[in-house]
Amino acid sequence: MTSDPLAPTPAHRFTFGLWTVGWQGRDPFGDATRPALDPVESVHRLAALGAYGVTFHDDDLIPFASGDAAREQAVKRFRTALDTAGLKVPMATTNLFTHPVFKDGAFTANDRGVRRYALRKTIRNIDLAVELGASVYVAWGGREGAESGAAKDVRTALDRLKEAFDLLGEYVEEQGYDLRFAIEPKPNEPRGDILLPTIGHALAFIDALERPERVGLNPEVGHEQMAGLNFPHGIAQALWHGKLFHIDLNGQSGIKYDQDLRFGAGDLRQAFWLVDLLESAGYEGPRHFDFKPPRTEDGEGVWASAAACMRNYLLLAQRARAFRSDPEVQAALAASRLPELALPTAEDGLAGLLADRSAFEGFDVDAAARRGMAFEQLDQLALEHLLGAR
Ligand code: XLS
Ligand code: MN
Ligand code: MN
Repeated sequence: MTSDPLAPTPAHRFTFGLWTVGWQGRDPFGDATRPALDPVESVHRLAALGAYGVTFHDDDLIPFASGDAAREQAVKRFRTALDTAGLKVPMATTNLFTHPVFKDGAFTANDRGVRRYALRKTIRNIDLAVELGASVYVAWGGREGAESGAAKDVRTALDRLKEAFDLLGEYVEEQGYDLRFAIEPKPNEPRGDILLPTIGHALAFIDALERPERVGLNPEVGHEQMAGLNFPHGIAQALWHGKLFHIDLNGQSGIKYDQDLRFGAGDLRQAFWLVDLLESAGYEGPRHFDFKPPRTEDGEGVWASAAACMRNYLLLAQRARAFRSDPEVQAALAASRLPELALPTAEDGLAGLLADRSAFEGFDVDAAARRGMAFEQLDQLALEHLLGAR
């Protein structure tokens, strides 16, 4: 056991998708810049870096349209590698976006045959996910969407999306699986507009399902930021609803294409508040990195980038702890009246509120309006902790 507080260990529960380190750098304008990576090698390299687990899409592990023998062989090799390296598989997901059959979506494709095929593909991989020990199944609806108005009847598509999650929930219950679903919102890319574009849309959708308790969220840093939203705020609301089942950590610089930078790159301030929140709110799920080592990197650059995701998380956790335990910060929080926000507004109830003349008739509106909130001093302290100046 190392004593370096910045050395990742399985206790930190860092996990990586096979498709992240395995990304070959193919983009809409250029070919692959790196050779394919054997999942077995990824398992060993990630374990050596201190990761806790690995996650996968069905097709990351078993190439699309493999025969039964090839499928069995791929799973066997993977399982042996996991056992040898001591890595877990806390989550798995389905690729419902690469093959051209999914060009108009999967669970909401206009073509009914495609929808039925997508459900069967998903169910098949759910069986494998459970076999490998996963307790969360991610559903990113990458191609559930449209580029033009009449092409998708959105209300009807939502009926089909609900039908899909209801059927998957029924299957999981019938099998007696201890598995929950985590919907991953994204506003666009690869579709012009994707259904359930943000955390808020997905939360509202979950309420309409037959088994809402079995379905939560897998929000991704960059996806909310692509919509210009504040990711820590979105995560706070997901936690408030008890719906943060999983999380995709990465980096994004503002409203542009899905950058999938390593965690800590992009919006560092939001990354700081995110780690502060996750570490203080009791989130116990994996810290899952869904990033893409830029296509400028060679093989070694890939592992440097993966190691940096974990190191940046630990550095930010260290900075957040320092921030929270600084007596000046505690005084600044009080000056900014954070403890007051935690008080109920009317513990005396509606009748008490209505009877309280000091709440309205006697309330000194001008004095309250004059009081500064001291947020700038508080935020500067945060910045100084983040910069390592305190
Ligand atoms: C793509 C998504 C994808 C999901 C898993 O933008 O982030 O990688 O996490 O299918
Ligand atoms: Mn992304
Ligand atoms: Mn993701």
